[in-house]
Amino acid sequence: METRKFIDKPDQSCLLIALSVVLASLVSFSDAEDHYHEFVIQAQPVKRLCRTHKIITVNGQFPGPTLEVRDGDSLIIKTTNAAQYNITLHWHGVRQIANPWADGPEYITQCPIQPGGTYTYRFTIRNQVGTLWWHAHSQWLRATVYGALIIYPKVGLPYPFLTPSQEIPILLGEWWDRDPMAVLQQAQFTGAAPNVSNAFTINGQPGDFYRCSSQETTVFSVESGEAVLLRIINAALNQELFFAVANHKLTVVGVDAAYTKPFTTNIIMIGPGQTTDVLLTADQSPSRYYMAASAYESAQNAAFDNTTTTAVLEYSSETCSARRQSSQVLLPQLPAFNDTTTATAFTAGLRSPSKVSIPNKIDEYLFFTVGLGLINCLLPSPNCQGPNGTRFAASMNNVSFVFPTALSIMQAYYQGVPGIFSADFPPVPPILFNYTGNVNRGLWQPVKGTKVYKLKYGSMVQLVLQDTSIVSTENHPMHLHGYQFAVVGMGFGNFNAARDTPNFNLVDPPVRNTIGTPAGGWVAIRFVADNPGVWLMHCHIDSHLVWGLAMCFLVENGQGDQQTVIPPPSDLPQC
Ligand SMILES: [Cu+2]
Repeated sequence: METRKFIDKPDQSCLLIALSVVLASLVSFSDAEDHYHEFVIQAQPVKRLCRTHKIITVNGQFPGPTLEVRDGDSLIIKTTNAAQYNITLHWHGVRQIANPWADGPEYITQCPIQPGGTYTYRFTIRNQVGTLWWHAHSQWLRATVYGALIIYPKVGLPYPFLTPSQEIPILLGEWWDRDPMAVLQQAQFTGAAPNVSNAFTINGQPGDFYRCSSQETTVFSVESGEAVLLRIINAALNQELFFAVANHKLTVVGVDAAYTKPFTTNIIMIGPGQTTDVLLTADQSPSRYYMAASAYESAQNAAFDNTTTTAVLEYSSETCSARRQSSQVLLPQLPAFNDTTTATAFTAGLRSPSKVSIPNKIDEYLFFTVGLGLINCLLPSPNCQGPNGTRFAASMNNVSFVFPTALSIMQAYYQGVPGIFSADFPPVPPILFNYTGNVNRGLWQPVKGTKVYKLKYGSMVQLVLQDTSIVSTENHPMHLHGYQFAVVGMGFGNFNAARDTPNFNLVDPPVRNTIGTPAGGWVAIRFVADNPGVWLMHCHIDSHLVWGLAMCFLVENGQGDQQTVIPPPSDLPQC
């Protein structure tokens, strides 16, 4: 992948400068562009770790194409499935106001695009700026089907920070020396945890610390003294990651396509689904420095990929001499895999740049437990190779989510088809217990179901996500489709409304689409239900997602335009 400079469109914008003083919003609107893309889902042989695998890609590229747009622009992406699997694409973090048909999670808002089929995703970016991404939302195909989605401000609007001279997307990924779909199939057969990955990657490359990889290590060239914006995306399937650049401080200026108060740190922790924009100034002696990522693994006794991926930040004056001499490259010190203190300090340090409009008259107080579980087996079976002859599961409020297969939930709701889902997802756990204590084994087995929670249009929602110690406590990066929410509080242990609510940050909390529920703790978010449709909320660790760590909100229509779900496009795939 190349590094990218700004889009420049100077001629047209110069013409419009005079007008823009008077008609700023109209000018921005008239300047909006339509971006047409053709995405062909196809298998492509790719060699990593000395071996070639036929992986599923978009247009044969790995990582997939970077999409660059401005706020207000529209994307029209004709997707053709030339691979052997059903697939859908999700535009992670795009709000898709009243347009769930373009969101993409299979069997939630659409049926998958079948082999040989096509579907055109059409959507407009409204009032969002920063780094998002896109990925497959079927089975485990997003292991290799992903790319960056960069949203620049409207013409004439600067960044609220030092203008970088270079912008670099950093896609952190995870590589199996096997077909990831076979890894998933094996886990689904045995009921045991899936095999962990063999490498992490930066822009598709594992880097110098893996076999047969150092020739292709990603290298980013910088000029001495320049400021670079790193748009970091955790596209890994199952692993939260620490990331650092040797000798360089990172100033966080945005997360999940929302600006943040500048926050300087040596280390970031980024969960699957999250993005973090950081400014880096090339103010060190001209040399070569590693950027590196390794696991943050909060679950106890869990297997994980304990390797380190690297790319090289190379001062341009070093380019020739350093490569020839293969001089020493400085490696950053990354935290221990279980360093929850560092992970928490980073996440809790994020703030919005100024006061955020946050719901304070709450209509819906929701409390969802999130965590793992075990399904008991009556007899020993090859399908029950989880702990003590069980199958792994995961749940929210004890409901282990089951994806429909006959029709998507959104279509079933829109067309009034019964029997696909039920609207009885519980607002609180069916049984109250000491969530983070020593949980009785009788409470470890969840109930399977396809349940949604209905919200009236415009209702003010507070949702507390509470981790449990069932099987193990663990940080779960929870992603809500169709929304950005304010993260008003977090803590360890059990949430206590009387004690914890007064400490909520209702002034400048960060606004995100994915937030980690602290291991053995809770996180509180607030949002206004101002986007009608069916919206999946799930753990972005895909091994947990397939075990059922998900639910859906069904937000009813309000009155009029942008409050009513638009009719489905005529090419919406059939199940
Ligand atoms: Cu999880």
